[in-house]
Amino acid sequence: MNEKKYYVTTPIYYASGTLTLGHCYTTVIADACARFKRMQGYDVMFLTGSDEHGLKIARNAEKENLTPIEFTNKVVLEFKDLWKTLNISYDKFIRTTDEEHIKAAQYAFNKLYEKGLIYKSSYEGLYCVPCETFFTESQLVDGNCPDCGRPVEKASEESYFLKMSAFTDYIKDFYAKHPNFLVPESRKNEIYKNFIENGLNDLCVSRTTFDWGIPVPFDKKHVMYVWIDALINYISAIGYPDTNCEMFKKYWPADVQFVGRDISRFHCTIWPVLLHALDLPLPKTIHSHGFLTQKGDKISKSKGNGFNPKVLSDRYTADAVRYYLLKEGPIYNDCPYTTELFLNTYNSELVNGLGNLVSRTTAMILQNFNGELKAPDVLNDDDKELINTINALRKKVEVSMETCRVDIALKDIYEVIKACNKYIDITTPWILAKTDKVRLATVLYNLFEGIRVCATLLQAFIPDTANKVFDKLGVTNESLKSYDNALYMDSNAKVVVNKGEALFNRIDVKKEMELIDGGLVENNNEKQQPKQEKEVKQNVEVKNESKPLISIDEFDKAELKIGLVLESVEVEGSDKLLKNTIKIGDEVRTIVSGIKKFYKPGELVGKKVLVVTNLKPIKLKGILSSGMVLCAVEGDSKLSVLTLDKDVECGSEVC
Ligand code: ME8
Repeated sequence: MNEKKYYVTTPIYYASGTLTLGHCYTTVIADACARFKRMQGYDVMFLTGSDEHGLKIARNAEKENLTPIEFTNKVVLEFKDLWKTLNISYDKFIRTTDEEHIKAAQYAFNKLYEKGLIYKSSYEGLYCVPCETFFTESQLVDGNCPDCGRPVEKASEESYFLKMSAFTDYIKDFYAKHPNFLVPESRKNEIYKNFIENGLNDLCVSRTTFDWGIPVPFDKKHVMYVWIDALINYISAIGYPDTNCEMFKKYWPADVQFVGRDISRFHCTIWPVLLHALDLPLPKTIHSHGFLTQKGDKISKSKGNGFNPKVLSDRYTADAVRYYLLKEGPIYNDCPYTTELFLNTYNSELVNGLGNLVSRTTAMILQNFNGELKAPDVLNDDDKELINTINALRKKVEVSMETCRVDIALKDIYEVIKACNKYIDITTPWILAKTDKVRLATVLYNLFEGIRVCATLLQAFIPDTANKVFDKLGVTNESLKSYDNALYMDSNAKVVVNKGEALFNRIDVKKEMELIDGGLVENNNEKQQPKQEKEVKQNVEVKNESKPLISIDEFDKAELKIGLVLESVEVEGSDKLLKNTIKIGDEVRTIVSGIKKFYKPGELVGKKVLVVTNLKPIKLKGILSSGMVLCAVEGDSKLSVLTLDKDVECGSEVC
């Protein structure tokens, strides 16, 4: 077996309507990992696809006067179009309506039945149609679906059940032996506590009240529960049930399966049981990422904030979207998205950071040496420092990518871009152009190499941009773009750079925000944006004058909750701020507070504090802060973080 194989999957997306920017996160992160592994010489299989059965899809089709398959055919074209726009390099797109998939799902269902693991009984429960999930009364939140908040329907019918309960010991043992199966640790603990610790429940795996699904092979009145149908895609795509075929033997078990946190429990309870029951090994890791949110809510069509991501990619390029999602988006926690955050990142990092570095360097090589890169002369300490920074990059990125931390990898690359820009400020090449051409040639050579190494690694994240950078650098030799050569080389003299067009054009953030938030982006309710990054005097400013009276409704707009401080650390370069990691119910947030004068890092850890949770997020010293910790203040000299005199569950409302 090829040791250098990498099988990575996204979930298959519900073909019930248009995808949102939130959906794109899962696909873009999987794409970056797939591209990176290909660069490292792995034989990669990157799978995505569409989940096309179930009542919701049948109902949506009906609304459009289409048959379900006509409806999903249309939606799938939109999916593929979006993935093309975003440069998603999937190797296979599976549809659960593919004949091969249907056969595989039926084979698996039958096998479980023959093994005595599926039995007939009757089911009475509460069913959420959009989520295709049954819930018990106690799982509901205010009588509604705990996942999407919508009403549930009573459903009672003859059904087949999968004996999940028989696998409780197996799954407990598996989790104990495979501590890294589900990443991150916090999600694993949550899933284990809520769904595994007290034993698995048998699962209803067939329906009779609608027929848009895969028929149960031995009882055609029933269709398979969509989650069983859907999960099988990961193996049917590579040839299951023919476990001896080349694809299956090569790629299974999957190396990384990306899922959003809402569907982790399906992938971490039902999926392992299914595989084990089918005598197959389990995937190596499941990465469960957080949500991209707006105003604290998951970006989603049903919440009315799921605008079409193509608006952003058409206007600012696919790479701008990819860069933002990968660097600033979820990995494990939820991350707020606003147009302003997106546009500011675009201007500061892509236009000013990378774009400027490349255009300044190539322009100086063109002006001073007719575009030809000259060999470096003697290296001084500044040069050596830059070269060390460049040479350390590949290893850093490799380490981050081993655990799919695309965000850290991009931060590391951006640090080298910053180091190159700083090197320009220190070495002042515009003065050298008048005084010392030999030294100038060395400086420009080093910059060229810094850019080339960054561009090589950026191929995994923003591939179009990386190619444009290579064009501008005049790098045509494929080996100079290879992972192996993502290190400083001293043999590239004579390469001829090109002027080319600017990589990214600076934008007027205010004007663009007006355009985007003013309606160019459908359903984007984010009309008023948070203030620009600034140092806030949070909690230390005492206002003497009384504020005007407000009504209870106005006060009610503030959402206050109890948070548990998990971590409280210094913010680099600030003498006022502490960066707190706070757990609020199921969610973990970063909140930056101006309390460093009054609290040592770590001092608040373990304390339950009062948090304003619906403040618009703002960036403080480059850190996105989502909320505010409430404090009592006495002049400039005393500040006390408000805590509780009785223990109350974190996440509880404050009213
Ligand atoms: O769940 N932020 O499909 P789906 C981050 N068909 N991720 C988000 C998101 C957001 N705002 N909104 C959605 C399904 N996602 C099933 C999967 S797999 C066998 C079956 C993520 O189209 C979501 O968490 O509702 C999930 O991982 C993926 O998009 C597909 O969601």
